[in-house]
Amino acid sequence: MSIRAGVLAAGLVATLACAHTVSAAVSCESLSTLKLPNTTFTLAATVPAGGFAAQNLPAFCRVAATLTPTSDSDIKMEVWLPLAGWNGKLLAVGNGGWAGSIEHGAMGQGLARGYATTSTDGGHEGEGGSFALGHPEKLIDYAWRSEHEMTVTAKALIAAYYGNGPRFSYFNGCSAGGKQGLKEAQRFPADFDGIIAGAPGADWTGRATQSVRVAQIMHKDAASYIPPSKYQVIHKAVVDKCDALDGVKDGVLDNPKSCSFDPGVLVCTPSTSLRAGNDESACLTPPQVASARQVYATMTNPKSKREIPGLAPGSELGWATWGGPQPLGLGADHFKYVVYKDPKWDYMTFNFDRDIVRAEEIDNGLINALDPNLKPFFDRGGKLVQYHGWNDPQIAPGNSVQYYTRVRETLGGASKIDASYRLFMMPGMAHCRGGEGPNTFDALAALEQWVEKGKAPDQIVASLARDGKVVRTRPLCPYPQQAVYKGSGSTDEAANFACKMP
Ligand SMILES: [Ca+2]
Repeated sequence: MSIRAGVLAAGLVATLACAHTVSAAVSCESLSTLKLPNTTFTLAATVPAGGFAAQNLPAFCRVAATLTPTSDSDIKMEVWLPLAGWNGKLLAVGNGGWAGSIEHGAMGQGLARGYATTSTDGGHEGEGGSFALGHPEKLIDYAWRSEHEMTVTAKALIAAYYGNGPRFSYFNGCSAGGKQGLKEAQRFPADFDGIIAGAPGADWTGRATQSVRVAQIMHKDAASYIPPSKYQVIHKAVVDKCDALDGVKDGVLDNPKSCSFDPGVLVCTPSTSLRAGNDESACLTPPQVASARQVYATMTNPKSKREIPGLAPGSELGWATWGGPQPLGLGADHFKYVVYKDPKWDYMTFNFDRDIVRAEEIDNGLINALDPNLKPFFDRGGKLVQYHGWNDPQIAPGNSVQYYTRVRETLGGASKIDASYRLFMMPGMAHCRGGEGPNTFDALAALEQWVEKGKAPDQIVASLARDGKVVRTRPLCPYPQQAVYKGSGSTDEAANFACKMP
């Protein structure tokens, strides 16, 4: 480091130290008198250290408000402002599913790291999609408006409380929250400097359609249903066939797209049944083979010709989401309350070709977050980190690959987006967390390095723990790169892998 750079760095440290000791410009309680459009404050009170629920949090100023951008709106939101040690930044956290509650847990995690944090309930209380029936404005609040209104309000509260606005603003969400992040990047490119979009349900209608389609196939008759006891049988066959294709036999498929697995290899024959002592628990009947093929099947919208991905090989242990005793509630609710507006709608009447077109036309880009033009966000310097588990059994991982690829093509190739957008496909991870592959990683730290220091995430190290002990680390690589084993050393240590094109 040159002397000049050293002096600059020292200056930066001094500035940051100042930010860390910043104290409130006004009292917490006085924030409730702030005048903001369509905003009613319901709480502004200091919470002492350790004083919130079961979370061991530092002291903070808790502000709650109800936002009413329309007469039918009822958006509940909170902002938590650290009393001491504010890092000068805003962290907004996203919701899951149909939202319906403020995410206090995720807010607490951010607060503990020094952020001012915010979350909304998406404009309605309670799980499920029934809120949308007869309330088109509430559906808009859920689709995108609550997040934007929340962000504007949170920034105003931060500026009022500390006397200056956040230096940087971040968004972190997974599933519906990942979709919220993409929606923000697409619609409100100035809201955030950095966005983490995990396993985004960006093709909301496609996911709903696939889940209902698979449920209908599984429940056609008793013979079509794959009992969950056979998920392990199918999964083992997939892993046996494809685990080693990535060069490391570790029980995880690094690139499921390279795995051409046909469930037909598991069909019960006299010899397989005999081998297992006339036991059919280790094989699939022909109707079960047919059903299994449909879980993997990528469908095509007959009108737009856009592909609607199926689940990837490796996802089998989680098949109860689409293929269990009940259809996925998130999917069925979309057809009940948004598409057909009939709580009695029966998923057995579903017709793929008709209903995928109908669902997309009715949505018309409202909930779906598929607009590939992220140029305004990128031009402002915005950075987007997206991740998705290859074994996700709820939102097919192909959705993330498809969206990333469309953005790349729309903006003119990888060289146009590499400085702004990276997708990390995660081998073996299930929906947002968990699974057999390394699934714990600090995406926020990587994003901050990118936004604040200009250091792009060429890899992010993830870990896998069993019984609370880390048993494996592995780099996550920007798609389409993969973590390739260098050929020596433990395959459970990230340092022995490099991100490369497969
Ligand atoms: Ca492997």
